[in-house]
Amino acid sequence: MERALPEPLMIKGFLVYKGLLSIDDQRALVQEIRQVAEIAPFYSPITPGGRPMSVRMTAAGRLGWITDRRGYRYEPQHPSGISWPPIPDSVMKIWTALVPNGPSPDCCLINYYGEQARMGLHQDKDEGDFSYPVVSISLGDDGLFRMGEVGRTAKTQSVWLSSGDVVVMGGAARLAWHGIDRIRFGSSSLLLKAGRLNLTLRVVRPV
Ligand SMILES: O=C(O)CCC(=O)C(=O)O
Repeated sequence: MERALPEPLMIKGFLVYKGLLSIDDQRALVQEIRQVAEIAPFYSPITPGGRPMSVRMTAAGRLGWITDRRGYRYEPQHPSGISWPPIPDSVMKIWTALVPNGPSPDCCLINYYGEQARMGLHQDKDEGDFSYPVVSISLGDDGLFRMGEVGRTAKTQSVWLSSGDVVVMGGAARLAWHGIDRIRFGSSSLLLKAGRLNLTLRVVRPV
């Protein structure tokens, strides 16, 4: 991430940086995420309606996004009661390169997609401030990313996100609907086991 930013693809206001991260960057990120997960293990969240989500989750930072019977929210602790580990330096460098004038993110949500996992269309709107983009980093297997608009019924467009791609959701895309329809399980050899990791960096409450 030491080089100048390339021109992103612009799809419905989403900035898609294909191949932004080198293979060495990706390996370093995976190593740091492994260390986060040793302290704050991946767990299977359930929705407020009691349905298990297909992704497994953990987080780093001052706050982590969680969901359980009590609702969707940010919490300073992992469900086990421990504080979330700090956001790794290699992740912070990507944020600073893409959001140079922003505050530090409060949360790095980490999703792991196994073979059948997906993420339905949703908006990221549990934050207290929407002035800053959400930055999304893809590692491991390809994922089919669907992008909409702020209105739920707008036409959507999709792009395959590969390991090392980074998406910036700011401006009109900040509150746009988006999701992952499916992954191409086994398409990457980056992770020890197949699957996809996605990190999203979020400013929850600038301090
Ligand atoms: O996995 C992705 O690329 C998207 C993740 C996402 O939308 C989220 O965590 O809110």
